[in-house]
This record gives sequence, C-alpha cells and structure tokens, in this order.
Amino acid sequence: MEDPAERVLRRKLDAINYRKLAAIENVALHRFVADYVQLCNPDSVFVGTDSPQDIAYVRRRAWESGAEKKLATEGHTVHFDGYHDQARDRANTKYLLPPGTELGERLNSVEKQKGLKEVRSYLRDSMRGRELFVRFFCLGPQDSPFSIPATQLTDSPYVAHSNDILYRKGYETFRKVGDSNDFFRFVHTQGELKDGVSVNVEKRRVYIDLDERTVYSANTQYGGNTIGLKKLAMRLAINKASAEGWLTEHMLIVGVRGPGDRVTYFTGAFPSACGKTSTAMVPGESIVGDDIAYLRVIDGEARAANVECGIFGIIRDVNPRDDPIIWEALHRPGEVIFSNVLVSDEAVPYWLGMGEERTPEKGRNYSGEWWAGKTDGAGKQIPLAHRNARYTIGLERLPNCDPHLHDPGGVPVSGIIYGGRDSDTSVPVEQAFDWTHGIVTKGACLESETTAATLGKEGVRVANPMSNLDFVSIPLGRYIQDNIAFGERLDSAPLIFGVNNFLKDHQGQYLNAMEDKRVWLKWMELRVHGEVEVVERPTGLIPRYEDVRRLFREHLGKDYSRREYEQQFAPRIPENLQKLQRAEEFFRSGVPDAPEVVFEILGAQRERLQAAQ
Ligand code: SPV
Ligand code: MN
Repeated sequence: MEDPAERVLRRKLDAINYRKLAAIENVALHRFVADYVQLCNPDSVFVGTDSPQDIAYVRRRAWESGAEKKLATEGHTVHFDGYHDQARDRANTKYLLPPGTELGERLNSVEKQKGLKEVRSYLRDSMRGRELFVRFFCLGPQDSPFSIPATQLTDSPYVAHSNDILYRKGYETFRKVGDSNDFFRFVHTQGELKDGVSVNVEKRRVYIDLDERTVYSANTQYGGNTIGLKKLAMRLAINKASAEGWLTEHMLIVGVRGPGDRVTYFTGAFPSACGKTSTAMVPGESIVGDDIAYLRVIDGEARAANVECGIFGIIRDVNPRDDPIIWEALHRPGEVIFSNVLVSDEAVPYWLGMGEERTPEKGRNYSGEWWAGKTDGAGKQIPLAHRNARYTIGLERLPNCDPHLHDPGGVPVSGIIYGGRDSDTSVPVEQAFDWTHGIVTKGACLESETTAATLGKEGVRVANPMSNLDFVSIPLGRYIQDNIAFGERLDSAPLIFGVNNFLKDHQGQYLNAMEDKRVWLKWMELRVHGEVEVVERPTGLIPRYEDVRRLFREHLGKDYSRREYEQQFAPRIPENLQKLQRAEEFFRSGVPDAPEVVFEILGAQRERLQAAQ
C-alpha cells in the first residue's frame, strides 16, 4: 500500500514538483515535507533543485510577490520587515524539551508537546493562498567532512531567495546522501501579512527541536528569526558538534598576508554588531567567512570552514572610508538584497552612517511611508533606516573572497581572536599565555556592551562566552569544556588573542580608529610565526611599542606615538580585577557545570593582577 505521505505529496504537488522531490529517495524527507504541506495547506508547492532555472524562479517570485522590490541598480532589491520585527527575538526563541530532559536554567525552553501544539497551531493553514517553497542546501562546503544537508520549507520568497545567496546548493547533496535521517529541517511561515509584513508579532515564535533536528519559525520575517540555515541551524549544529567532537562557532574566518605573501588563517568571534564583518573584510586580506564557522580536527590540525557562502551584514556605518570593499560591491549591479534601509522615490537605498551629506527627506522604510521628523506611536523619532538594517550578498561577488572558500578540507587555523565592545578594560590586542588560558580568559570571559542586533536596551555590559551565548544549545559548562578539549586534541593549538576596538578615553572618545584593526591582525600574524617579541602582563602578552609603530607606518602610513601606545596598552588593573569578579560570579551562579579549570585559571589571573597592583 502507498505510504500516506506519498498520497499527500501526490495530491498537493503538481507532476513536475512531485518528480523533483521523488528523485531524492529519502523516506524521512518525504514524510517531513508531507506533514507540513498538509498542515500549512499552501495553494501550491515549489520544489527547488540546484538548477539555475529553479534559482532564477525563486528570485523572480520574490519581486513578483512584492516580498522584494526592485531598486534602481540592476540586481538590487529591497525587503522590509515589520516595525516591531527588526532583530532576533531572544525571549520567544525556545527549545522544545521532552519531559525528563534538562538543558539548564540558562536555556529558554517550553515543554515539547505544549510548544509543538502551539507552533503547529500557528502553522495550520498559514499558507492558504500562498506558495510553499521547498529548498535544499548544504551547510559547509559540499562533499566534505564539514557538510550538513539542510532543507527549508517557507512561504516567504524573500527567505527562500536569501538562502540562495547565503548557502551552498544542496539538492544534489540530498540525492547523494539518499535515505538518511541525518539532516536539518526548518519550517517557516510569515503568518498573517498586512502591507507585506507579519502582523502577529506577539505570536512570533522560534521553537527548536534538538532531537528531531527541526526548527519552527512563525509570525516573523527578520532574517535572524527566519533564514533557517543561519542562526536556527547554528543551534542545531552546536548540539550535533558537541556529540560528535567538533565545534560550531560564531566566528569569521580571514586569511592574513604576512611577509613573502604567506597567508595565515584566523577565526574570530565577536558579538553581533562588534565589527565581525569588517574584521573579515580588512583591506588587503581575504575573507573566507564573516559569521559562522565549523571547526574540526583533521590529521591533528585545526581546520575551519565557512558554513555559509554569503554575508547578511549590518549596513549601518558602511561607508567608503571604513568599508571600501563592501561599499563598492553595494553600488555595483548584481544580486544584493537590502533590508530595512530607506528607499528614495528614485529607488535608491540609504542607511545610517553611510557618510552621505544629503539624504532624502522622504521615502519608504521599515515604518512604511517615511518623512524626516516622523514619529512612532510612542512619540519617538523614526530614523531614516533601522540600526540593524542589512544587506545580503554572495561572497564570490567580492574581490577579496578567499580562493579556499569551498575547499572540502576547510582552511588551517593558526590563530583565534575574541573581541567584544569594551570601553574601559581590555587592551587593543593581547595574546593568551596558552590554549586553555585563552579559551577561559579571552573566550569564556568575553563580555560586550549590547547593540541593536537583538531586541532590548543598548549599551549594557553582558557576559557572552565565545560570543556564542545566544546559540549554545547544550549546558554552557560542557560547551566550554568542549572548547578546551578541542585544543588538547591538536598537534599544535592555534594561538589565542583578545582584541578590543572600542576602548574610550575619559571624555568618551574612541582611542583607536576603525582601521587600526589591520595593524593588530598583522601583529598577530607575526606572532603565529614567532617573528615579534612580546611584553608580559598579568592578563597576557602584548606587543612592544617598536613593533606596532613599524606596522602602523608600513600598513597605514601613520605615525604611532609612544603616548598613544601607553594610553591604549595601559594595564588597567582595577578594571581587570572587576572584570574577573564579574566573570567568576557569572560562572559560579549561572554555570553549574563550569569545569574546575575555569576557576583555577581565573584564580591564577587574580594573583598575577594583585601582585602587579
Ligand atoms: C547576528 O546578529 O549575529 C547576525 C545576524 O549575524 S542574525 O541573522 O540576526 O543572527
Ligand atoms: Mn552573527
């Protein structure tokens, strides 16, 4: 007798789309698609293969449906999310927990049957009158130890289109894998729409089922809540990685040029909106990735691959001086999706901090029709664009895209960088004493002043271990232990560095220019190869004045004074002791399974700081 799933698929899919799905011989996949086709009840179902025609179809549907509007430059489109749907929704992102399982208090969860019932009620009939897009992707390079097949079902052509820019094709990957249950699943509905945006934001939900490797997302459009392969997959991947002995990190990957044109690869973790993309895009270097990296031990070596192949970047402050490469790419014809920017009557996009003297007095933005001085219901002035407005572009459109982006073995990692938004404690760059000291004091103790990338108040200092706290889907102590153990399995562990691009003086002025990060990268590159000496401090190893002075001259043509060095690299012992105390409190009170070595390392750091005081 025919499987009930096949019956549903034959009834709801037309012959062409049914055939495309049937060509993937995977029972679990067919049941999954049938379940949600039946529940969501779309008018039609589009199954996308890797063919250029299918990809072009999705792009066309994005503007035919109104989810995106064409801009003046060829290939450019704009998409708007609702006024109250402009960032990741932490409060309504929850893990579906079966009775008897524990993830620790830190993780927001809902009892599985209750949560499923709720989110399925939002999905039920949500796609009536709409088209459902069934898409296949590969997280990480194809045909590689890093690859994870993933499928997304969505009623948003914008989400489907974004996936095509941001992820590697996966229809053929699914065909090759065949009848396997080992793939990630995402189901998304925008829910009820008014003027093209989700209106039921109070019913916005992102529910994560770790056992079924499935994430449900409803009543939202913002990419961080809906583009399944991004932060939704990241939560599934952290869990999978922990079980399998590798790492999923919120990290950029950049190739830094050293003497003789050698290229040394670094990964770097920074909380959202702390310069992760611009560090990956430093002029003269090459970008492998700007947001999510998988790290594996391969033949005793740390190797990293970019999970993605595009950028969903913050557009605020992208200007010709600070981000020349992105600026240029955003002004050239070719595929770019702008989101939540201002669009002028001439169909030209504008954003905050673009360095344009004259911006339009009116246009369309995330609040609908917009004019200078417009206020919202609460009397608050609406800026011309949202602070978390974004652009979506493929990495291969950038001249600085690293040639090893798609290497099945990833790239070798020689250094790992951790940095947050810190106005008064950490120096611009500092090397940890060793792997464990680095993982604990630079990674696990990372904190940052909050930004517009998540809902809530800005400027509050919060702990954000490895800049990954929002996504860690296992007990935090285990995650830290996994990181420590990773280094212990390597023949030679990457060096670990802390950086801080946000130091301020007493008047609140930044002590560094944005471009200075180029010098710190060059210094770290030389450290990897043992070509510069260091000065030892209680918290790590800092550069010598002579070395950075030379690097400032060579790479930025700047005279870097001893006074600047002394101000930037001041030891700030009281501030460091306070930070240590905050960290210890965080681990003692909030991380019941914190490994003992965390406290040992922090204790030793306190002794060094006190001795230096
Ligand atoms: C981040 O906020 O860390 C991002 C964008 O990279 S989001 O997709 O919203 O997560
Ligand atoms: Mn991110």
